This record gives sequence, C-alpha cells and structure tokens, in this order.
Amino acid sequence: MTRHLLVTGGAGFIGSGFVHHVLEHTDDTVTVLDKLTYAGDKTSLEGLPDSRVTLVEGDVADPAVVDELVSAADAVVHYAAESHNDNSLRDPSPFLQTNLIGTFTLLEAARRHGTRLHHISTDEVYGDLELDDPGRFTEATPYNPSSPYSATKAGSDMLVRAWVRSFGVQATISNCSNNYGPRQHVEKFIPRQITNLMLGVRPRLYGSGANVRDWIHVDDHSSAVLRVLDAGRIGETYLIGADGEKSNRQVVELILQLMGRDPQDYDLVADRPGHDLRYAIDASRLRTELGWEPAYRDFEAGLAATIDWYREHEGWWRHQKDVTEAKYAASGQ
Ligand code: NAD
Ligand code: TDX
Repeated sequence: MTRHLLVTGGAGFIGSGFVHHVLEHTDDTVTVLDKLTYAGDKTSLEGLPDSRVTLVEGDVADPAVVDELVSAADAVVHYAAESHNDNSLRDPSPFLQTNLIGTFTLLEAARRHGTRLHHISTDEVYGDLELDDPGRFTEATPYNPSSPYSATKAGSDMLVRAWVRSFGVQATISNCSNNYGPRQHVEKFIPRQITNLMLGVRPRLYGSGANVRDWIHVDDHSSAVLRVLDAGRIGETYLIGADGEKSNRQVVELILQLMGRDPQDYDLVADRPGHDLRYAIDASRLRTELGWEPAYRDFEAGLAATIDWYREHEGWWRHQKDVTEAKYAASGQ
C-alpha cells in the first residue's frame, strides 16, 4: 500500500537522507515541511521527482500550516529540530521554540486527525557514559541530558510519551546515535574537518579528543526509521545504533590519513562546556524485535565515500563555511 508521508525537517541532513531513502525503497509520496533555516537546503532534494516530493516552506510550530499538512498525510515523520549542541550553548532560545513547541504543535494535529506519528530523537537524552564503562544505553536508561539541545530533545520525547498515554496518539520514538554521510552541515564534526582540510586549514579537536561517539551511516538510520514506521509498536521507543564507537581523535586521524595527510596534523582547541564523554547504543530491541540490520559495516569505507561527496559538492557547502567558522572563532574553537 502506498502512503503519503509528511516529513518535517526534510531539507536537513538526516531528513533529506530519509526522503531519498523512501523514494528509492518504497512507492510512497512525500510532503516535506521545512522552515529552511541556516541548516535547511532545498538543493538536498534536487533530482527527486516532483510527482512524488513536494516541499512546503513553513514552521513546524505554526498550527495552521501543520494542521492542514497533517490532515492530508497518512503518517508523519518528525525530523525538524535545531540540532547543533554548540549553537544551543550560544543561544538556546530557538531550540525551545522548535524542539518543544514544534513537537507540541505536531502532536496536537496528530491528536485531532488520528494520524500516525514517528518522532526522531537522539541518544543524547541519556546523558553520557564514562570512557571505561562496559555498559551501553538501552531503552530503560534514565534520561539525563547535559546541553540545552539535548534537554529540549528529552522534553520533546516526554511530550510524545504523554500524548500517547493521555490522548491515545499513535506515536513511536527512535533515539539514534551520531550520523555521518552526505549533506551534513559543515558545523558538525566530520564535515567540518573534511572541509577544513580541503581549504588548507588544520582539523580542530575539542579538549583532549578522547570523547567517544557511536557512528552510524545516515542511510542506516533511514532504513531503521522506515522499519519502526512500518512495524514498530505504538508507544514504544527504539534505540538505533550500529556498533560504531570511535574516539574523536581516531576519527580525525582516519580523515587525515584518507585525505593523504600526516595523521597527527591537527590542533587541540577549547573544550565544549559540559562536553559529553561517551555515547554508546545497544540496539538489541530494534534488531531482535524488528529484524533490522545496518548495511554500512565498514566505517573507513563509509568515511572515504563521505569525503568524496564533499570533494564533489563544494558548491553545496562552500557558502556555509565562512559564517560557520566565524561563530567557532568567537568561542576559540
Ligand atoms: P539539521 O540541522 O541538518 O536539519 C534540521 C532541519 O530542520 C533543517 O532542514 C531545518 O531547516 C529544519 N528546521 C529547523 N527548525 C524548523 C522549524 N521550526 N520548522 C520546520 N523546519 C525546521 O539536523 P539533522 O542532523 O538532520 O537532525 C535531524 C533530526 O535528527 C533532529 O531531530 C535531531 O535531533 C535528530 N538526530 C540527529 C542526529 C545527528 O547525528 N545529526 C542523531 C540523532 C538524532
Ligand atoms: O570541531 C569540532 N571538534 C570536535 O572535537 C566539532 C564541531 C566537534 N567536536 C567533537 C564534539 C563531539 O564530541 O566531536 C564530537 C561530535 O560533535 P558534533 O558533530 O557537534 O555532534 P554531537 O555533539 O555528538 O551531536 C550529534 O549527535 C547527536 C548531532 O549534532 C546531534 O544532533 C545528535 O543528536
């Protein structure tokens, strides 16, 4: 059965990846609702057929726009968010507006129209783990967010759970680990270092570089979300991860090596305030209950392909770079 999906934030990194994935793997049609903030880019949807994808420029916190689009959709996948921790430390206010009020606005529309909703969230809601802790996050880990960004994502998850329980909204939640791949904004760690190197600037590691992130290719995130949308139990949360733990130092050294440079050729800069030490996902529920498996198992190959994408798409990222670096320079990073 073909569906009509409403994808919020579908002009951003992961949302646009999901739209590409849906077009390739289903017969569904898609409406993207995106405010086209600094992080959204229409060209991330270029090349997709107009007959199957429509972009509506609008705010997920605008009840009139959201009501109309939700009423016309069979299901909603909610990616729209302010997504960058460093920005949330400079100015938290848009994070509260989009991540909390935006999610509330969608939930109210889903409640009115009885529409299925899948909410996209992050492993950062669980706070962090010690570097030597043998444990990983599971669906039972208590929430303990550290940054304004992760606190608003945690709050949005709580709103979804409350709307499921109190109003019977047909929602699921997924909390994914760090994504990498094409079309990620150059403010984020991996694209920042790749594009720095392309411009002759040394990579910049926060603190000691010992912090660990659990990397997953964006296309694997998309396949997992589609699986939860199709087969997830209403009211449940699913953790998404692909066993990709690496220290930031390891990632930078690999980028340098893949780009033909000395792996030690990077700088240590001011640490992020409140910097989470380590994230690690146990995705057993998703794997055993829904039979999901990641397709990208070789991080080095995925990273090499991502480097190639930035080399081939300088026109996509070049205009974002100077304004992004000016913000970092102001905080010594
Ligand atoms: P992104 O910043 O690249 O994209 C966000 C998109 O949302 C942009 O297109 C932006 O224009 C749009 N947007 C922002 N405010 C809006 C508003 N008020 N109304 C409508 N659209 C708005 O972010 P991303 O990295 O693609 O993350 C997408 C989602 O995935 C977020 O919910 C994020 O919390 C979650 N997530 C991200 C990661 C990661 O590694 N990047 C990991 C887990 C979960
Ligand atoms: O220049 C840098 N140097 C550096 O060492 C930057 C930009 C980051 N870092 C470090 C900070 C983190 O330990 O690299 C790691 C990754 O940083 P980000 O790309 O900013 O990601 P993170 O803060 O881990 O959050 C990401 O994953 C979870 C996404 O941005 C979130 O949206 C998602 O919820």
